[in-house]
Formats: sequence, structure tokens, C-alpha cells
Amino acid sequence: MRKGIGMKLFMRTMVGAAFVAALLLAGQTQAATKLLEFDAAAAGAGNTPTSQGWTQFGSAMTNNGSFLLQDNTGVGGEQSGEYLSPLLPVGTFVDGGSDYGIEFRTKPRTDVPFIGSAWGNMYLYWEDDQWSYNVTIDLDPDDAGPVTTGSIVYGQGSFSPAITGIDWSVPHDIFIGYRSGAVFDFYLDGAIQSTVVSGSIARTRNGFADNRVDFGDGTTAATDVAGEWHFVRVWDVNDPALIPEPGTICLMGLAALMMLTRRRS
Ligand SMILES: [Ca+2]
Ligand SMILES: [Ca+2]
Repeated sequence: MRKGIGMKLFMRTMVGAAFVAALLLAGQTQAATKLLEFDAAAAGAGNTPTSQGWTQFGSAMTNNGSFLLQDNTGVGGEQSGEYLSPLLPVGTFVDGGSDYGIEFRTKPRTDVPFIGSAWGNMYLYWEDDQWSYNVTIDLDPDDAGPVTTGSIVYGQGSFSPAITGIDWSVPHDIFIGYRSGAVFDFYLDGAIQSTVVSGSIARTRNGFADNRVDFGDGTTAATDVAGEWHFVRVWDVNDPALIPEPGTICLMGLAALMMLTRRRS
């Protein structure tokens, strides 16, 4: 009898704990909403962003099932080839508006030289209602071999490092978080690397990517660059810590399953 009560108490405690865990995790999930995504692996081999409502300019990239490959280095002359996203929800990219985060996983294969017109050869670009912004994926900061570690830089005629010391022998997750009206925080694989005043990155807006994000090779100037694009996402939060890991989502499922199981027994 006592053993039975003890077991009931244990089960109630477990159900209670699972319920609290599920609530906490549900709260965490609601803290971040994915507003946009192209994920090459999820899209599947052969499928480019145009299959998901993005607009292609210039040459297509190829999806091998893991990443989009940007590579016109073997083609004579200089090419461009970029993907412009569908419109984000109204008000996503607004100067002084809501916080947001742009996340992408990438790996450069050849180097963008630091000459004035080269910045668009492997870049990620977006515009709010006032300004345009871009980062360039740089394999080799001094443009001369041997390649050691690389960078994420911003700017156009001049290049300023936002993240340095990146081992580009493997792909990395870059997250750019906008703290409204003030700064951009740059994260590498979830760890903060630098904070830059938004006005330092902002350039004259031309309306090409108003409330959209664009990535790839946006220019036929300078030299073509090869690289991998694994995914591009836009979030309504400016800190990757607010985004639940896939493992957390599994844990939520487990907690929900526990609740159901306990209720049925
Ligand atoms: Ca370089
Ligand atoms: Ca080019």
C-alpha cells in the first residue's frame, strides 16, 4: 500500500516535472521565429532557391544535397549569380525597427581580393527602409598565399573585419544580430565575436533587396570566387542563444510523450 502511494507520488512528480519542462521549452521556442529559410540539404540535390520562391540573377548555383555551390571560376570571363529572397514579413528589416537575426552557413573555396569592386563576388546583402548592408566571405585576409585563417568583412570600397581567425577548411555558421537602432552583433558558431555600430556597415540603399536578403555573386567586376552556401535564414531575434537547438525540440517531444504516457497509465 505504502509502496503504491509512493509510486503514485513519484509518477505525479514526474508528470509535473515533464509538464514544467514542456512549458519552459515551449516558451523558449516562442522566443524565436524563423521568418525565412533556404536550406540546401532540406531542399534536396538539384533544388535551388528558385524552387522556394527566390529570384535568381545571373548564373545558377548547383545543389549537391549538402550545399549550394557557387563556382564560375572555370568559366571564361566574369559571371554573377545570386539569389534574392521572397519578401520578408512587413517590418522585418526597418532602420530603428524590430530586432532581427540573419544566419547563414558558408565556406569560401577561393579568395575575394581586397580591391574596391570585388566585395560583391561572394557576399550576403540586405536592405532595410533606409540603408543597404553587406558582408563578404573572405578566405584569405592578405590576398596572398599561404592561406591561414579568414574573415567575415563588411564595407564595399573599404573592407573592415567583423569576424577574424576563421578556419575555413570547414563550413561555419555566421549569425548577424541587429539590436534595433544601434548595432550589429557578429557570432561565429553561436559565440559572439564583435559588435559593430550599424552606421559603420550601412551603405546607400538602392531598393534591390528592400526587406529581403540576397546572397552569392552579385557582380561581373573583379574576379569570380567559388564557395559553398549551406543555408540562409532570417530570425525575429538578434541572439542565436534564443534559437532552440534541434536537440531541444527532440527533448520537447520527449517531454510531451512522457506527459501523454503518464496520463494514459
Ligand atoms: Ca582576400
Ligand atoms: Ca563575379
